[in-house]
Amino acid sequence: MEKEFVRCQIEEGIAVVTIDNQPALNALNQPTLAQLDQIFEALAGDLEVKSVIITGGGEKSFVAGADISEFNQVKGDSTAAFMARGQRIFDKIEAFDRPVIAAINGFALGGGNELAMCCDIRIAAENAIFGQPEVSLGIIPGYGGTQRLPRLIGAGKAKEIIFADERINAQEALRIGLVQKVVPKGQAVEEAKKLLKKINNKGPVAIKMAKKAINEGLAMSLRGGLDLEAQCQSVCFATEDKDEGARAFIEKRPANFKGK
Ligand code: CO8
Repeated sequence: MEKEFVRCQIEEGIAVVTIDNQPALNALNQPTLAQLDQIFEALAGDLEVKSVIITGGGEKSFVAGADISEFNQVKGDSTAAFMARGQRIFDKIEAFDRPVIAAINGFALGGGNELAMCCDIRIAAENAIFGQPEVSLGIIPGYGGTQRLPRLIGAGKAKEIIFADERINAQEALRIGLVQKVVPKGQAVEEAKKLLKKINNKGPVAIKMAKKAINEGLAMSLRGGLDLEAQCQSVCFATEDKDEGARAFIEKRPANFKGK
């Protein structure tokens, strides 16, 4: 799938979605957001796709935020609609029923960091720079940054980054748990593929249920989350894959999961 600002290539069950608006460091303008939405809509219906990588075009930037040149069009009542649209697309990516990895190949600022935080796992190239610069523009993060960042790294560190427009490098992002791995420049997509090949061999229903239990459970009380875990486990125990997984273990061979 090729669109003006977003490309998608599917190989061996892994879809690589590339946001490619390099003259503006892959900033998210409204057409880019719409194209990202359409691509995720199409991927949701493509059951050959087992997992997704989101990355940025070029070597310099993942996504340098929302497109600041559009901000003057956003006034009064249109602010809520503008934000709701972006939040809905990011929610859709977060809830995508298969694993999504952000391969962060450079700047992940504002909406870029917010997009990365919607993904299940973040792998950063060593030249990546993270931040939420919105207060320097007189606004606050609007695509989930005030909510997802403190949930990932704690409120104090999130406030330091947001209030002071503190930019952090890949090693610091790793230290505070914002990313899970740092790799040499240019290697983030390959590293993400390596991890996904491992994940794609596991039981697909189990992966889907684990993602649901973790994501939805984080917004619940511990008791509510444990109840959800039990429901998700019941779904797994009703699959043929669960029988195959146990049989393969006993027969000392790799499991051949069917996703049902
Ligand atoms: N929007 C639009 N254009 C951008 C953006 C952006 N976010 N970032 C970079 N560009 C453009 C620059 O304007 C420049 O264009 P041109 O060549 O035409 O002058 C080109 O990309 C290259 O940028 P620089 O020359 O600035 O490159 P540098 O290497 O010197 O600097 C930086 C790179 C540090 C990334 C710098 O470009 C920068 O600070 N960019 C802005 C980062 C930022 O503030 N991002 C947050 C935006 S706000 C946001 O994401 C809020 C989301 C919620 C919105 C909800 C609204 C209701």
